[in-house]
Amino acid sequence: MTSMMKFTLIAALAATAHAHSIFQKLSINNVEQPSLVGLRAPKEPNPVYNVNDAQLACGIRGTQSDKILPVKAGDKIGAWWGHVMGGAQRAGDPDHPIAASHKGPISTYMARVDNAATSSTTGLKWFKISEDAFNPTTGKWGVDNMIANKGWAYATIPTCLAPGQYLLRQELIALHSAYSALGAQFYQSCAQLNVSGPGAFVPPQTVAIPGAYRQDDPSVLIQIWVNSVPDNGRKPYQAPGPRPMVCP
Ligand SMILES: [Cu+2]
Repeated sequence: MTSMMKFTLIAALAATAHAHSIFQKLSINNVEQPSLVGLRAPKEPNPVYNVNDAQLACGIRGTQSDKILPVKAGDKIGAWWGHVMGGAQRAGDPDHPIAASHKGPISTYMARVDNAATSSTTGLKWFKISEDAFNPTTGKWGVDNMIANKGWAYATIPTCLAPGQYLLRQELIALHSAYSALGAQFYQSCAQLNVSGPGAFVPPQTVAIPGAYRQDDPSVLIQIWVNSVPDNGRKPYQAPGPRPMVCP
């Protein structure tokens, strides 16, 4: 093997090891917004590993938009994931929108804030609005569905929700190495939204983020590889945290 071949091989392995993803763009009722507008997002595609890290709320601190996007209760919000900022790292990037190895659930949370553009992420009261975890019948994870949707994962603003400003947090958990301590990878960004609508519902059940997860939760510390297939042995899998809120 020539030294150039060796270098190429090592570079390829390194790229695989760091094949991560960034939630970096929004859509509202399928209308795409410009990259990073209305978002707080990491600049690099790196995850949070520690469930007690303050950056579990909105991802590793990177960019923060000065825009708050107006939406209506009932709107369909799209989150777009890409391997690196901008999308694919190169033409034909097999790790875009994320490496297929990164199996796991995608969950969307919201929290009421006074000012979505400036609010701290500390001490917020989060509630889950949707989740796409795992289908034991098909063996498909939320991440598989996002890849099939070309990087898009969706959530609907609950129709009953009281108007006001909110952060919307979408979280992707990659479980391919979750069999060892601190092996699960948490990816997330937060959208800055001003929700209008006729609703008045304030979800009574909320959680702190960080705080909602434990490092040894059975959905965080888990061996999903059974007989070399990352399908959890087709056993049911419940995403960590609360179940999604339901309108009364
Ligand atoms: Cu990764």
